[in-house]
Amino acid sequence: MANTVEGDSTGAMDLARSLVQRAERIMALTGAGVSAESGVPTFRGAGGLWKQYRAEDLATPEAFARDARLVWEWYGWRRSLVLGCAPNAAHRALASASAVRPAFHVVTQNVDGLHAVAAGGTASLPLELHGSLFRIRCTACGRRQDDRSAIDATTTETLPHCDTCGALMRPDIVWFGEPLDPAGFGEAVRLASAADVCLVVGTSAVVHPAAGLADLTRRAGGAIIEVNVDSTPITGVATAVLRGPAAEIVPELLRDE
Ligand code: BJW
Ligand code: ZN
Repeated sequence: MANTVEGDSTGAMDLARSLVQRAERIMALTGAGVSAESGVPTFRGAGGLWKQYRAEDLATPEAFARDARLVWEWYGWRRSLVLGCAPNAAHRALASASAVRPAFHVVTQNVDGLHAVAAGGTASLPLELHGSLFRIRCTACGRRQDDRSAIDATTTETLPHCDTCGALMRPDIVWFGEPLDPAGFGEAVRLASAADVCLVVGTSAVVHPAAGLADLTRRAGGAIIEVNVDSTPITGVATAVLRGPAAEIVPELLRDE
């Protein structure tokens, strides 16, 4: 695109910084790449497979119906992995920007909770579109509860069961073919449509409907800034493209003069 400044050149960073400084409303949309430098594997990059499985093989209601034990074993592994990870400089920079700027919102596809850890006790918590690794939901009565315990996936009987009705619990995560929470996604649509800048960090932008949010900003006249180590379907429509690891680029982008 003629108006896209790409690369790690000073030009792209200068343009992106001036867009951020001039903007009143900013929505940051993040994906797995923002947590890569914390040690959380991305879905579609190196290390994205667990055993021989892809997320698409396990993160579906059909996979859970077929083999709940296997799906829970995957989530148990991810839970313990993430419990050993800490937010990185990108999470921290986004958390401070949203604490300081009233109209700076973080919307994440990630289920690892690292944005919330970085936000600490501040009121500006991220909007988690795809749920949480640390929340479970009853497959029968729908009761939700926070849960950070280790998963015993030895047999179906040892998996988490509902304290109220005894039925099997599942991760409170949005799987393929399932709708996102309408209130949460509606809020993300409002934020994207009203944003002067949509800052897209570390997502392959292939999973919908989240992948379509940045385009709402663009169609309403706002700018897209992409931060990614690689190109994505968003690259061609971004106003500025910053190539590099999120933990280096995001703090530089959001740093005060
Ligand atoms: C770095 C970096 C560094 C690396 N620094 N960058 C065709 C068209 C449109 C839609 C569909 C379609 N076919 C099917 C669909 C629907 C489907 C979908 O989009 N599928 C696509 C795969 C094609 N979507 C759904 O099913 C959604 N629901 C839905 O549509 O409901 C409709 C409905 C309505 C009413 C009733 C019923 C239904 C739900 C999607 C839920 C997605 N959930 C997952 C799995 C959760 C499991 C879990 O986490 O446990 O969420 S999928 C997985 O992908 C996860 C992620 O949040 C999501 C996005 O991935 P992300 O974050 O982009 O990660 P990666 O790995 O893909 O990319 C990492 C990026 O970081 C890369 O670009 C790297 O370059 C970069 N990077 N290191 C900066 N250091
Ligand atoms: Zn129940």
